[in-house]
Amino acid sequence: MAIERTLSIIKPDAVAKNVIGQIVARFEGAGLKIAAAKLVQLSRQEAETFYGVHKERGFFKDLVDFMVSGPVFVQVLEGEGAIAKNRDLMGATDPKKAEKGTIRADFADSIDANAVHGSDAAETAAQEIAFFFPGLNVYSR
Ligand code: RTP
Ligand code: MG
Repeated sequence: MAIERTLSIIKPDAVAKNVIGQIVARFEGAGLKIAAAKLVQLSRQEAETFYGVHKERGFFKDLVDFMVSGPVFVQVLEGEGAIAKNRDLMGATDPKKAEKGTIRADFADSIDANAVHGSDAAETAAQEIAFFFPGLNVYSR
């Protein structure tokens, strides 16, 4: 399988719980490498743009309110099949439905406060990485 890059966000609920390190350890334990990382407070406009694909959905305002409720930890993760691997580690969107041992099963409280975001395809990964890390040069290590 090819080496890929994906965008991960540790959302405000997990940052507030002080479990950034525990979540990053899941990624590292699965063989993903951190290619870029930063802690940022999103503006409303940034959150609305990032989740723009959902702007017609009923949950959009709640989603944006939540994403600006505190800082988020944004990472580019790199590795074999990184996009699917990250989604597997995250678990289902609704933590009640997430498989045991996944990040959302272990750290998320609700479908809104669900601990992590991960890119869902190669095209969105490229867009999301460019959104948070424009001009990023990632070097193999
Ligand atoms: P994400 O984009 O954050 O990685 O989550 P996802 O792919 O698993 O889920 P997606 O369908 O892209 O939805 C984005 C976020 O919107 C919230 N959501 N709420 N109340 C609802 O029915 C509902 N559905 C989605 C979740 O916080 C989800 O992570
Ligand atoms: Mg999504």
